[in-house]
Amino acid sequence: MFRIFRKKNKQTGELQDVQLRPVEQSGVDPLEKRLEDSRRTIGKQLKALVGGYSNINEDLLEELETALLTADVGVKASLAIMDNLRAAIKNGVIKDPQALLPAVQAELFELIEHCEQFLAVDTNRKPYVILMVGINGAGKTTTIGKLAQRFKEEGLSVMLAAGDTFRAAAVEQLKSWGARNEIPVISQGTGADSAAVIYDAMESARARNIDVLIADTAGRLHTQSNLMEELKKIHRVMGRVDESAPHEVMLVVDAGTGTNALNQAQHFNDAVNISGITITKLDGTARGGMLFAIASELGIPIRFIGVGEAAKDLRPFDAGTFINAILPLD
Ligand SMILES: Nc1nc2c(ncn2[C@@H]2O[C@H](COP(=O)(O)OP(=O)(O)OP(=O)(O)O)[C@@H](O)[C@H]2O)c(=O)[nH]1
Ligand SMILES: [Mg+2]
Repeated sequence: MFRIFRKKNKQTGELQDVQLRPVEQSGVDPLEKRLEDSRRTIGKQLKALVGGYSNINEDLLEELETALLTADVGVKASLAIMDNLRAAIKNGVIKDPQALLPAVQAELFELIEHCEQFLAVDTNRKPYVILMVGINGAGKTTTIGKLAQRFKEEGLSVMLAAGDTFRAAAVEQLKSWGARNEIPVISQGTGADSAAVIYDAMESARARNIDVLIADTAGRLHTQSNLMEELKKIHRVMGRVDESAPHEVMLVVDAGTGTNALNQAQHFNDAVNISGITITKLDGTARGGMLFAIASELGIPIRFIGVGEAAKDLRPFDAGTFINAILPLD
């Protein structure tokens, strides 16, 4: 069965029905189940809010704005949404509280629509190199494991570079994901130069005609300038093996950090030009609204969302499915 959601017509501003693409895999929980906590803070709260008013007044609009802000939608996005809603109310397009919900849904969808850009591996680049970056514990290594499995299932050959030489356990963690999927992992001892490990891995992947090389890096705080310099060095060294590499610089952010992720993203982007974002741990947090803030303030493609610890829990970001999971109309 197709679910329907509302989208704003670009010319007229009127809401129109859009059929949701059936991208959900079989055998996995529907997204709404994994995003339950965020759905409670956004969907259920907004529904209760508009249900408590019989007509639209300033109190309702103020409460709505506060609800968006507390749901981590971010200041910029919340204000933009409220401006558009007020204009639609003034023009008579929105007449009663019940009409607000589909309008908010359409506004939120518009914020994230352009960030739905699936990661497409260019197999003319051998290897296609993905550099993973992010703060400590964001989910980089786990995401690499899940991604590697996904690529392998798609028939691509994959290699991993253990560029986190900071923690002894990091190499082991990557190797166990590698072993599970029969994927080679290039590593050196703890304390080795991360850029050197990744350089070696690129040469090795090239010699073995590997399709995709994913390079792990140590978690670092975006405020630690020496560590951000190290990241720039890794980026430069990659360019020495293949001047077009890395082909994807993927920032991994933990949804639980809420709008703080914006700050992280800006610093990482300044250092190494982020080309894609993966938002992890959207399960078990009520701060899923941060995805709207990320999308509206950064405009960088959101490649995947992590909604659990298993490989299948890394899902390509689909804006329509996401909006319906967080703010369903039925
Ligand atoms: N529930 C849930 N847990 C996740 C998700 N992604 C990662 N995790 C967990 O988050 C924890 C940290 O993940 P890692 O992949 O080790 O994070 P990291 O960014 O590599 O961490 P450092 O290497 O220390 O910087 C692990 O326990 C993962 O299982 C997700 O989408 N959902
Ligand atoms: Mg790691």
